[in-house]
Amino acid sequence: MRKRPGMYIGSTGPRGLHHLVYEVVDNAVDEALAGYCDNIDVWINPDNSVTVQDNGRGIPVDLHPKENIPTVEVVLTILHAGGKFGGDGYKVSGGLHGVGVSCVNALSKRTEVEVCRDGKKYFIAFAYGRTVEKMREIGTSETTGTRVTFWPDETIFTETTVFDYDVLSTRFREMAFLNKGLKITLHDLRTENVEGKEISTKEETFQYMGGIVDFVQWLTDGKERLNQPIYFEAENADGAVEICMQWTTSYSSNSVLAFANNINTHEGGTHLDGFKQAVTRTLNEYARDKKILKGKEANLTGDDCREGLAAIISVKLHDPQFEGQTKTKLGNTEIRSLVQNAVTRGLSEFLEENPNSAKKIVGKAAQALKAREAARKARETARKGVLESFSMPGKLADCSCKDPSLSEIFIVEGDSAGGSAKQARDRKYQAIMPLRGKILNVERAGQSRALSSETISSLITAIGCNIGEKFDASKARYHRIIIMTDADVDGAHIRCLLLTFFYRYMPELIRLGYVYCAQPPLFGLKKKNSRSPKVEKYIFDEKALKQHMSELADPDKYDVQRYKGLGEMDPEQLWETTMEPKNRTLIQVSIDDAAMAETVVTELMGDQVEPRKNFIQSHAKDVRYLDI
Ligand code: 28G
Repeated sequence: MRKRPGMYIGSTGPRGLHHLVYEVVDNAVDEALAGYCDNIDVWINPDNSVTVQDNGRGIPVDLHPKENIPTVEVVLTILHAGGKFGGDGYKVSGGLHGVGVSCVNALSKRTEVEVCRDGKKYFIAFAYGRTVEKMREIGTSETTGTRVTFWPDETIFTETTVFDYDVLSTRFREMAFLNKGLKITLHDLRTENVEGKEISTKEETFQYMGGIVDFVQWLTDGKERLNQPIYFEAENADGAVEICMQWTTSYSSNSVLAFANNINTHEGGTHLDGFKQAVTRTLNEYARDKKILKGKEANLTGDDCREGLAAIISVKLHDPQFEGQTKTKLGNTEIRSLVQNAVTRGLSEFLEENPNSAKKIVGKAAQALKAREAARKARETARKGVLESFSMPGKLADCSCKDPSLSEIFIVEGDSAGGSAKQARDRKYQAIMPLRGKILNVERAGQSRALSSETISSLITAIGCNIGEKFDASKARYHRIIIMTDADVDGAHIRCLLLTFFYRYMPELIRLGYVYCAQPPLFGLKKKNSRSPKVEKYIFDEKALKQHMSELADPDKYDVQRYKGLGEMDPEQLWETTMEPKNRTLIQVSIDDAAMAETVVTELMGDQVEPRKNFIQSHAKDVRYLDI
């Protein structure tokens, strides 16, 4: 495991690092699923170790019959000792990478385990996966449970060993939603020094008595809802399924989340396919039956039916098969019909019993269909359909390379910066797409209006992978899509709108890691009175400027130029600082960044006033961080 860690935890980057925590917490959740635990605490310690504690039965400490050492030592030191297919109920662990705590142990410089069982407290410790302190009794205990602390090995996790609070809290919130009643508390014991003041520790508790119904309500928070959450479940020998769905007036359709054994199946799979087919079929049948769709009128498409839909599909399987590029696509074929039948029955029952909601839901889909047809007609009457067109938009300065994995596109705000970028670029592999002014806020526009925006349709054409049901990531013409905006408030706004666009229409590209933000410098330092115009140093933010000036022997000998926009840099400077691969810093956009941008856009620019008010009130205190 230490030789090929990537094989076991996917990567040794931040994702792999956080995976260690999930691996340990998954074991505690399994103890909860087995019915013996309802409370889990997680601490991020000041020294970047993590402690997880549950109130389950405690890992057995008796001598393991085969190995002749305590069972707890077996669980921590032998691969797959967890019993992946226990046959007893569904398990979270053994899911995504499914290697168990022995892998966490192998990749940590130290691991300590405390077990409370049978009135006693036991302790055992490991280093780099090997037992360094044999199990011993260290006291008595009135409760039962397991407590694990591990210190990630920085020679394995060379990129970083610093845990991200938001990444962990997102996962634990999801876990708590998916396991009704389970209480998970995340404590961050690290302190942060902000301008001389110690910012105290963070703590959040996640517990949802409504389970996935609460999850859906959380997803639709701040949006105008069309119906009460629809909830149903089903179970057979193949597995169990739980579904909740709610439509809103929003135009987004990426709030449909599918899970298998508590693992977010980002790439979808059989359970999601079954769900989509059943929703489309049921809404069409209802619309025909009630004469909302008549005679030879076209059927509602899947995209029409899912516009504004928020849904959770949670399946539990004894032996989940994970496939796909990131092993987050469910492959079990038997689960498709279980989901399909459950949705068909649950949804049609709801529509029959709630004619008012049904009217709104089907009306919304019919409206999406109309808008889509109108947009199509408009495109057909125009000389060339934009999206179907083979020719690239006129504004695009394309690169000559045709291999997407080597090609990049810079999306640049404004014609003047676009001009500099065009001169600066390496045309072999760098394409430039200038945008004029602000892009449309797709949050407030329907798909047809979004597509009739020239900026947006040009972007879709240039990127090449289409959207909605025709979306195909393998058709992306560039594997680096780089948002390059000014380092000011307007630039941040445009970046927010672009991220919202990608999140809404091409979330898969973000997940594949194709979307980036460029980092243009904010300051340039030049020697005073020097005849050469050469910038000696580029600096990217105010804090770094302060730091740098304080370290200079003679700061008065320098002039600081503040760049107000990309347009102020000459092409050579733009190339050197922001576009040239060997110097530049690109920030890879994660789906969480994009979701955050979407939330901000929803709350600040959607059509409901209340969330906007709440957002401003709750952020007023740290308003200097509010960069929109
Ligand atoms: C706090 C950090 C993460 C855990 C348990 C409880 C049992 C257990 C864990 O057993 C070995 C193999 C199959 C039975 C099971 C306790 C049965 C009876 C357990 C955790 C023995 C593993 N009593 N709690 N493992 N099995 N919590 N939390 O890891 O045969 S792991």
